[in-house]
Amino acid sequence: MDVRAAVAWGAGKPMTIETVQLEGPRHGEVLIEMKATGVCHTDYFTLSGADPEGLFPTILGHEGAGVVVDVGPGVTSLKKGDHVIPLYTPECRECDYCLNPKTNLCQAIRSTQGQGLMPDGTSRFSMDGKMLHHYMGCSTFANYSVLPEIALAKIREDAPFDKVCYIGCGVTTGVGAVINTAKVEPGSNVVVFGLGGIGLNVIQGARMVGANKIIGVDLNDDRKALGEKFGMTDFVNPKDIDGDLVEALVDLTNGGADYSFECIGNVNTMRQALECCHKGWGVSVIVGVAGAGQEIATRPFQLVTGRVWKGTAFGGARGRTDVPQIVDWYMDGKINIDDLITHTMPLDDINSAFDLMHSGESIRSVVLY
Ligand code: NAD
Ligand code: DAO
Ligand code: ZN
Ligand code: ZN
Repeated sequence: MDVRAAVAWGAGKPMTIETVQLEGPRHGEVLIEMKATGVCHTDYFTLSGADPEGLFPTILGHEGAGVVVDVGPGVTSLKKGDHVIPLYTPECRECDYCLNPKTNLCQAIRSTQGQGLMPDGTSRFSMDGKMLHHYMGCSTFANYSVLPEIALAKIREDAPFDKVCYIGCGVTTGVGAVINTAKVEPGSNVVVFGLGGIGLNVIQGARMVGANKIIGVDLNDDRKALGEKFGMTDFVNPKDIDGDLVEALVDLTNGGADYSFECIGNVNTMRQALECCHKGWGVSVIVGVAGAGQEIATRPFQLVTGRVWKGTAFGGARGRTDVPQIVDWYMDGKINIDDLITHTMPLDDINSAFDLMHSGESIRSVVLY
């Protein structure tokens, strides 16, 4: 079938809106009509060329929501009409990783997904006979897409697509980093570096679990008011600190953070996030994705003296199980998504979402199909 998609042709080039061809679902696959998609920093990261795994030409996007319109042979858990959220971290419930409670990194389709292909090693997308890559197994910047059944979370039908699409990445990553990865306890002091689409969700996760101080660090003063709305108790702009930022954060937390989260993707702030943690028990979680070839550093004594450095992908969430629950939290008013979706646009204007991201004007832009 013909579908409309934003095609990314190469690193640093704007996407163009094209009519492309999409093959129907094969065994274990599902065709979905996309209703909305968020535009995440990671889409830009790949488009910019900084992503070591970036492949072109491709259809980007990994934060969608839509409706099942067809299922391939062997699909048992989904049917036409079901409402779904695509999962860039699938959940097969059978592989060694899914069977191990310590991780959410299902490996069932990892190798083909990393090559921009469906599990059988081919692509469903093409344009004028030339193959286009899938992206993160999702390719939500198209009004229809084909995904493996294990990479779709079935959600309730009264949830608005234009809001819950954000649960496909940003909300789950931020809230999940707090709940699943760090397991922040009530009364903890928390420091969050970067108050964008991910960091603000870390803040609301920390508020949900009853953290004490929730300190936000950002170079953009405009993020202070929004951070406070989501539960931030203190705001620090590194530009306003005379001396050392780490020392200032240790002072603010009476000896160091119980938990810190790096939500920028900058290896220098990753170091600061670790080093502002409390001696003996502080845990720092890397959420931000750094550019190709970059490395983190600290003095090993930071770890010898009890600080822990860890990372998280998709907030440690098992998508088919946890995403419907997060949709319920939104529908029950336990989490706020509406105030984070600052801009909406048609697919034709999708490149402007990256401009809004870079100017610091938007938190999340959502494309409505
Ligand atoms: P964003 O651009 O919306 O937010 C980044 C924020 O960091 C902005 O508010 C910016 O002002 C601030 N900032 C930039 N440099 C800073 C500095 N030196 N000091 C303090 N603040 C600074 O990005 P986002 O969508 O929130 O994504 C954040 C990171 O998370 C990205 O690297 C993204 O790729 C990554 N990410 C990771 C996962 C995962 O599963 N681990 C999932 C989604 C996104
Ligand atoms: O190697 O098993 C694996 C999975 C790697 C992909 C995890 C992606 C998480 C971070 C990327 C940012 C998501 C938008
Ligand atoms: Zn699995
Ligand atoms: Zn994302």
